[in-house]
Amino acid sequence: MPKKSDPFTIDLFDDDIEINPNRIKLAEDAVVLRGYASAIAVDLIKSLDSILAHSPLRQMQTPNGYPMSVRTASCGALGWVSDAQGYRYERKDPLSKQSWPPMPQNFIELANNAAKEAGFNDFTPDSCLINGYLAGAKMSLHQDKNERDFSAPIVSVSLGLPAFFLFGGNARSERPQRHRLEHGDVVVWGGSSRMKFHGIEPLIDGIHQLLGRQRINLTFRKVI
Ligand code: MD6
Ligand code: FE
Repeated sequence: MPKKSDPFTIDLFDDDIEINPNRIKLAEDAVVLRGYASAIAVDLIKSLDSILAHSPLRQMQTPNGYPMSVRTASCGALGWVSDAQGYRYERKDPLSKQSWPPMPQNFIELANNAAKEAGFNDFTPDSCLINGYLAGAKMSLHQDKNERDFSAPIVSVSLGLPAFFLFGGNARSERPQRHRLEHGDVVVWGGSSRMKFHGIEPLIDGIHQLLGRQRINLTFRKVI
């Protein structure tokens, strides 16, 4: 039965309306948490520096043999790899020939808390993909489908320069929404949105006070 609405009070718990401006609902089970990571960004970047000292960002090749415009690395038990053999997750970094650096505690806690904030309890990521964008780098519309466990959400953290994020539908042909993601913004999606097409427009050059002329994106997944 529809709720009777009293015109003199705002129903703060009406979940059809987003009243909190720091929370942008993209679709069912997909939300942008604006500035969610801002307060801990300096710590995240410190952790990131030690990860990248062992497993640096590098340009991977697509299965078709083209270099990706984004540079990637990973931390956690599994790392995302792309080469002539295809897209997949590997336990070892093909560059260092060692295990990927472990996922730092501040990364794990951020991913777990953000997932909870978005309604996904007990998210324990086993992989964090690190994408580095310089001016012009982009990510074409794609689905994240190399993970075995689609029941877990994905948590995506933006650091450094802002970028325009494209959030589409379940078919590539659906016209995507376009949202500007800023330093500290976190996107969480899962459930019915887990297979949505999404991408990043070519990065516009600029200078960020913590990261300089780049954008870094961390995406946390549960692969197995
Ligand atoms: C990026 N992100 O923001 C690219 N995938 O640089 C992604 O491809 C992505 O943000 C799955 C879930 C969230 C994401
Ligand atoms: Fe993705």
